[in-house]
Amino acid sequence: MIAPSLKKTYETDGVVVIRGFLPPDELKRLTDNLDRYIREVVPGLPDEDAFYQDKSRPETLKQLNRIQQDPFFADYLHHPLWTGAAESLLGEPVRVNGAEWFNKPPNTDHATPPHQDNYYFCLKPPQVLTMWLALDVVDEENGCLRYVKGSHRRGVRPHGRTQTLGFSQGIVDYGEADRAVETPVPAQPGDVLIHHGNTIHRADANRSTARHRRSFGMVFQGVSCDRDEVAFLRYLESSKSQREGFGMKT
Ligand SMILES: O=C(O)CCC(=O)C(=O)O
Repeated sequence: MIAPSLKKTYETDGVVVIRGFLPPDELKRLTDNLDRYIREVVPGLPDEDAFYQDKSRPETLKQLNRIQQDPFFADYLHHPLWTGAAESLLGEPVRVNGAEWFNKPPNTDHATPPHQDNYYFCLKPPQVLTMWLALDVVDEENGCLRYVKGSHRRGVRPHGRTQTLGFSQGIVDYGEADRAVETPVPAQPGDVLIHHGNTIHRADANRSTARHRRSFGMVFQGVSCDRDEVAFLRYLESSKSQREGFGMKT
């Protein structure tokens, strides 16, 4: 399902890109349903499932969590193209954790702090990956993802509270040495970026004046993973108190 060279890249770098992962008809089916969800479902969602830069301006919608509450997406979680790629890279059967949508709307100052996803998920062993599908043309101007390749082989760095809604935890000692070795990854709609749960990544704010930077993501974990429930509860508490700090109902 996945070429051995891509699997090797994933193992070495902790990130791999599959260009044109979704063919145009599949991409259209996905974006049509995301548009429908945003139009018809999002206005009635509780605060924790739809984050805005400014809730009084719907065009600043920047993150959707738990999209699988919609029947189309509940079904989409098991799409064989996605699960096949995840199983092939993890080398074992997988469970899917859920689906999310991210945007950096133009004219918003919303950077993604440097982090490792498994600091949030708390899975042992860290047999977990995120598949992040570009829905727009994504480049350095509108805030493409930036990776520290190979960082998944060097353990989990200390994280602390951030001021970024949706990304409550960031690496506290991320510095110049890290920035110097970042790899920005531009993408076209339909390309997927797949990163290991311990791979450090971040993104700048969208500096363009008119272009959105939308993506659709799914997280897959190998069946061999167990969650560290104590660490996970700590993370949930921290993220809840962050939302309360933003004045959101939780
Ligand atoms: O879209 C973004 O800026 C961040 C996404 C991300 O960090 C992730 O999917 O792990």
